[in-house]
Amino acid sequence: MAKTSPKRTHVENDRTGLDKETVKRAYLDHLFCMQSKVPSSATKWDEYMALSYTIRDRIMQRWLHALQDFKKKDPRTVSYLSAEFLLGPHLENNLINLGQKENFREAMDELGLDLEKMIDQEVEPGLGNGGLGRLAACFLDSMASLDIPAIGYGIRYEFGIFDQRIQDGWQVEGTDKWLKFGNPWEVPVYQSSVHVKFGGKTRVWYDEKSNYRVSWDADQEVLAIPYDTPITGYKSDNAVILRLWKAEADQSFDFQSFNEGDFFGAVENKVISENITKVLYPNDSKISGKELRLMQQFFFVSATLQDVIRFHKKVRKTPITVFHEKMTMQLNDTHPSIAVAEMMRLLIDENDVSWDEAWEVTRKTFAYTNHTLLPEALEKWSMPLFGKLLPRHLEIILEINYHFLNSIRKKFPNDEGKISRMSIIDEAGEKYIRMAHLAIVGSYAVNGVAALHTELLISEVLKDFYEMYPEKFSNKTNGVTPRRWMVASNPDLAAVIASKIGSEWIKDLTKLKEIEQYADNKKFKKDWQEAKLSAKQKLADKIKNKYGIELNVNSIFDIQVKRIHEYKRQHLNVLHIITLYNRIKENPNIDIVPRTFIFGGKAAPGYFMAKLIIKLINSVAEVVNHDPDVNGRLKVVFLPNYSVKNSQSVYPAADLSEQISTAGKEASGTGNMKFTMNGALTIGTLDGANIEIREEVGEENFFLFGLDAKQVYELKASNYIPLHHYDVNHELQKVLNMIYTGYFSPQQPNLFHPIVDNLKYSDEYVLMADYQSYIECQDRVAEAYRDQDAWTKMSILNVARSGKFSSDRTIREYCDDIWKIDPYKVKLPEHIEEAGAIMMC
Ligand code: M8P
Repeated sequence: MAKTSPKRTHVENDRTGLDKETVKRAYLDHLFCMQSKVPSSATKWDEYMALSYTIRDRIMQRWLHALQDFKKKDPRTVSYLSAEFLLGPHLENNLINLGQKENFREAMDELGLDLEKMIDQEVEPGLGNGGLGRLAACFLDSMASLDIPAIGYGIRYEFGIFDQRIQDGWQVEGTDKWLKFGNPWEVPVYQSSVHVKFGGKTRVWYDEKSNYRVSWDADQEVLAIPYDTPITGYKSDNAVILRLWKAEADQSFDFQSFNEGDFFGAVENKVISENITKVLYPNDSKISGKELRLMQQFFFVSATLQDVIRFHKKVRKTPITVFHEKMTMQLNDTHPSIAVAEMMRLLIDENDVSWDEAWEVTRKTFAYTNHTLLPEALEKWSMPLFGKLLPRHLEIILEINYHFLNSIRKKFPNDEGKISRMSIIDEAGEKYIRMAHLAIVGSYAVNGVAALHTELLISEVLKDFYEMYPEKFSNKTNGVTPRRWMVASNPDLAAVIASKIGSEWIKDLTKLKEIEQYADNKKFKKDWQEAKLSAKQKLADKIKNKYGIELNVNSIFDIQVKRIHEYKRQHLNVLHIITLYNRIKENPNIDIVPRTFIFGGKAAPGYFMAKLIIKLINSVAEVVNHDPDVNGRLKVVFLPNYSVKNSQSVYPAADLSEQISTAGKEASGTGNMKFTMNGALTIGTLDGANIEIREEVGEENFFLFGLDAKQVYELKASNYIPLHHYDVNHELQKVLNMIYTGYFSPQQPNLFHPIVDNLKYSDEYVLMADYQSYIECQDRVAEAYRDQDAWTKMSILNVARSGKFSSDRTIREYCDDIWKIDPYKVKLPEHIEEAGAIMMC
């Protein structure tokens, strides 16, 4: 008799199965076992948690297999070090990445649950301030989707970016207690904890071979506990880990103090230690110089380096001197740049490596990204403060500097100016350590984040360094992930695109080009308009429900969402609003294209002018929205608590994207890319990535205004007198006079004097010089919007040509040009959905 192979019986595991019945059973099981609830007693939060655990199980299975595969094959890996990861909610993203959103929707539906409402429950981890932190999150998504062996390292802040409320028009900050009800996405890994030291002094000693050695006798030791979050990739089995460190006291209770009756003293160490990861500093563009901030930076960097070195020694079993062959570490700005000194210390003091060899490994390990040219954001640490907290690192930095300055003298003899400009130590007055200089000297690669930004870096801010090491420098224009910013945020538009070209564009965004051929197709355009309108309607409904403000969805949705900063010029936008208001007041019957101005963004709590700008926006809204002459033709809305979650309903609803920073100030911008991908047209200056967006979409599909970076530079170098614009421009004069005399703040007529005085007599960000050009450009926008057919075509072309701005492209460039890392496809066992933990054993 012929042998027949035994038939496979498919038994789905409750932790891994994807069959609808299995999913439902697993969900109910989690509701019961993890939340202690039955469906009739479950709260919305319980339902969200049970669903998240159900999805997490399915991720875990893949993740653990992938990690095992990685351990075996040990491909070259990148570590992305960032003090901020602004992740946004996980649940929906994970559902999309696993290709399970529809399946789970149906399963939940059958249980009488609304998936969208469950998704909406999630409290996002706001572990970042803005663009820099969000970029790190987009990069994780892309690295996971492109099968790049990668790990993110950062800080598990107990309180993320503050919650913003608007009270009487002012920003009021509240604590972001994102962990209050638990976080289903993270796993603490206590056994991988490490100790991080601070303070104390160094001691010289000689080893048995009479070698000069230094040890660091610290006076504080803190425990760093890793919390791992799996980052899924779109249709990928890759396992990117985000490892965030939490500080805990090494010994939480001091019995001696307790026994002596000092009850507070007994827990003091615990309080001090845990403060390190308590809260994210809410500054996006200005250094604070605070000791706790330096402690945060060193804390996560030291824990990270100990982690990767331990892994190298334990798993690879090769000498630590070849570490850089297996791993590269990207420094997201200078915030983790103390890594250069800590790597040297760990190699020399703790692994017996010589200075020269340690320097070789260090320099070949790190790469550094610069994200800003603003002088007030370039990190420097007071030398006494630094030396008190990190005495050994100060010694190491001084020695690095000694060698570095010698190498400059060799290459550029007799140029003492260069020496003092380039030195890691700023010795002009009180001594400071310049962290960007340390990062450049200790890295093999340095990059800017958009073409103009990189150009300005190498020709101005870092000119000397470029002359010294031209080969280190390159540009890597930022990008954003289309999974979150299109597929998850804008399902209607994504469906319209997919109706013509399928869904390959989600993994290769350049494929969006294929929709260009439909830019004149009547049916396609109609579908496009409907998708845009439905996104506008959804946002309008949210605003109506939450704030009671009624919006006209046929008006231009003119949106500026980003951190509030003078260089981003939200107040220029306000000047335009008041200009339109005045035109209506002068001629109430004027034929004006209706507009809805939407703002969102947080101001650093200590930034007086930014907070006053928020108050100005709300004060103008109060007058404009209630003036019967305006009759609803203009509306102004300030959306409180702008976050990743909130932003996902904002980008899809935009007709016009405001990217109006002073040319030369915005390194790149990434919101500009999200708007473009969602079919908004941009009004913008030649700044940051706007320039590249305009190049891609075509100048006829972009509203350009204002001075370029060179003109701004020249204007400011000459004798710029902003008051001149006030004198000659009557519209501008009227607008400023109204603000100044309290038209928008009748109770406090002087309230906005600082804004107006600043513009008239200083105007660092050249609003006055750009005002007229901006107004004329806005007039062109309004005229263009009247022709809906032409506008829709421009909208389609913007999306079709936005492929360059996928973070997948950016990550590929980092991999090819800097990291030298190839994708590594994880091999999972077949029928993984049938396998439980048993398969791992
Ligand atoms: C600077 C800080 C300085 C001191 C203390 C904390 C800080 C936190 C953040 C920053 C900072 O540079 N933040 C940025 S840079 N936020 C951004 O959005 C920037 O990076 C983005 C990503 O590259 C760019 O798109 C933005 O243009 C740039 O401003």
